[in-house]
Amino acid sequence: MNQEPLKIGITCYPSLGGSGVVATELGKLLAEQGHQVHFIAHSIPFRLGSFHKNIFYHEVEVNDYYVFRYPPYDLSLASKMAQVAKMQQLDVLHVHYAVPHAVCALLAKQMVGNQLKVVTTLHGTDITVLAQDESLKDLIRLGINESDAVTAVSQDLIRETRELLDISRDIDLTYNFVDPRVYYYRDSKSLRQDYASPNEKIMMHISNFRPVKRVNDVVDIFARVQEHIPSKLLLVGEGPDLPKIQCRINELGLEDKVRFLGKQDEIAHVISMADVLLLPSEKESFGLVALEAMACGVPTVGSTAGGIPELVTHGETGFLAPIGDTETMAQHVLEILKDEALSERLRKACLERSMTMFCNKLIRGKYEEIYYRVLGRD
Ligand code: GMT
Repeated sequence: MNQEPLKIGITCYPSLGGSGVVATELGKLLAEQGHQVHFIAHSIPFRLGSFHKNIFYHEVEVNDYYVFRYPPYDLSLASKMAQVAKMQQLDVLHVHYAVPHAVCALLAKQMVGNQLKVVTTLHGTDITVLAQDESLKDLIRLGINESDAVTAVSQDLIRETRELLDISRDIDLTYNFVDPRVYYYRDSKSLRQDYASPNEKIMMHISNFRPVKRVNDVVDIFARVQEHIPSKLLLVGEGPDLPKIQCRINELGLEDKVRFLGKQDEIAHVISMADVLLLPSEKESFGLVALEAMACGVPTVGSTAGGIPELVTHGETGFLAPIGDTETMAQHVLEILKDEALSERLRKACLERSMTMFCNKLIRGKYEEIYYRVLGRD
């Protein structure tokens, strides 16, 4: 880095899926690069890991005075952002999600002064879920339009943001990334034995089991595949649709072939057991889990929703079909599982693509460029 190190505040949902992971991993990379990173959140980000001299955590405490009917988290966050920005002389507040984080950061900027720059990263839910609600549209638009820079994790999310919110400002594309020191193929032979016999293949789905993930389609794909090839389905994660999915699996008489692993932290170890990852989502601005699988050499079969096609190249690092077309998805899974040469070709292409297009250093550099640009130091 030729430029002076920066002081960067990061706010994310510290315990929420992909966006929390990306925000935390980015903070760690920036700290390694010599920047000072201040996480400002309601709890410590779950992937923060061990101590680093350049990483600080500032907890937002919510004021619960009797005059408040609801404790105002957003106002407490904005105040904390302003307080940390003044005390630590932050250059940039990098917030993940427009609502509420960008809006809070804009309030903090008003308290601190224009020298504090706000960079907002859109991960999807702002646009694909919240922007469907007319009562929130103006607020999301404000968060986006007033930020000093806005980034989004796929071209498709940029397109959707422009269309749904009628936004014309520049939005930088910053794909999600993986750290190759963490995400690489782990020898999973002994772990596999606990879930499948040597002649069986393993399909895997990892998500928060929200309706947009279409986990029923995962079960449907598996039901079709296991009729032709001995196999197991491993479901990783938890969420609102899980009970429904359990019923469906029982209805289909597949309970002996499906295992529920719950939430797991060591995702690279877990993914390395899979022959194929299933991601048939209805909406998916990026699909970080498919990238994590790719980095471990595991191809994805999924839908063409959102940003998935920017990540998974059909026929090269996996196969895609229209949302809900579980028959075609199942055929693709069978193609992979039956053809060792194809499987090996996909594996190599996955490793290559994850290391080049979605390499952590490349994307960290993009974010740094954006920070220096908004500060007028480019
Ligand atoms: O997928 C979710 O429900 C969680 C959500 C989140 O906030 O972590 O994921 C969104 O952000 C991830 C990181 O950028 C993306 O990989 C996911 O595709 C995106 N989810 C959706 O668009 C549904």
